[in-house]
Amino acid sequence: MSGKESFLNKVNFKTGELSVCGSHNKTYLSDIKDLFRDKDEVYKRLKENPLIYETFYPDIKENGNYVFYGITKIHPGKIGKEFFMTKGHLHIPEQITEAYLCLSGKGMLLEQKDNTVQKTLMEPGTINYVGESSFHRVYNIGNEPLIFYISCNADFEHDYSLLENGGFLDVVTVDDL
Ligand code: PAN
Ligand code: ZN
Repeated sequence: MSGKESFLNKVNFKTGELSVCGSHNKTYLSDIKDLFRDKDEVYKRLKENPLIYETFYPDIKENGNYVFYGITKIHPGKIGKEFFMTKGHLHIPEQITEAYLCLSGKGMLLEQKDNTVQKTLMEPGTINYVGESSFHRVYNIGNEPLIFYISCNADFEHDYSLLENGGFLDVVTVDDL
C-alpha cells in the first residue's frame, strides 16, 4: 500500500488500533524525559518508564497530492503536575495545516505561534484545525486514553527545533483544570 490505490481502514475507538497499519510507534518517558518540567519527578518515574503515547499510521508515501492520516493515543497520567503529552512540533513547509478529530478521552491542544500560546479543549467530536506556522502539542487531561484522528497533506516533515530552544512558553498541568 502506498496511497495510490483506494483502501478501507477501521479504527478501534477503544484501543486506537488501525486494521490496516503500516507503522505503530511507542514513546516512553525515557524518550521524552527532558520535555517535562518537574525533573525530580522524571527521575523517580524513569524506573517504571511509563508508556506516554502511541501513533498508528497506514503506509501513505510522501506526495503533495495525497492526504495523510493516522491515529494518536496518549495514555492517562502525569509527571508531577504536568499531564502526559506528545513532543510537539511545527510542520515543514509551515503552510501545511492539520485537522484533529477527537474520538475518545479528553485532551488539551497547546499551540504556540509568534510567542503567543493558545490552549483548546479536545473531547469526543471536537475537530481542532491547526493553522499555518503553529507549533502544536497535545496533552491527555483525563483519566482514560485520549485517542484522536489526524489528517494533513502527505508531503511534510516534523520540526522539533522549539524543544531544543527553550521549549513551549507554557505547559498544561492540573492547575489548568
Ligand atoms: C500527530 C503527531 C502525534 C505525535 O500525528 O505526530 O500526535 O506528535 P509528536 O511527533 O509531536 O510527538 C501530528 O500532529 N502530526 O503532524
Ligand atoms: Zn502535526
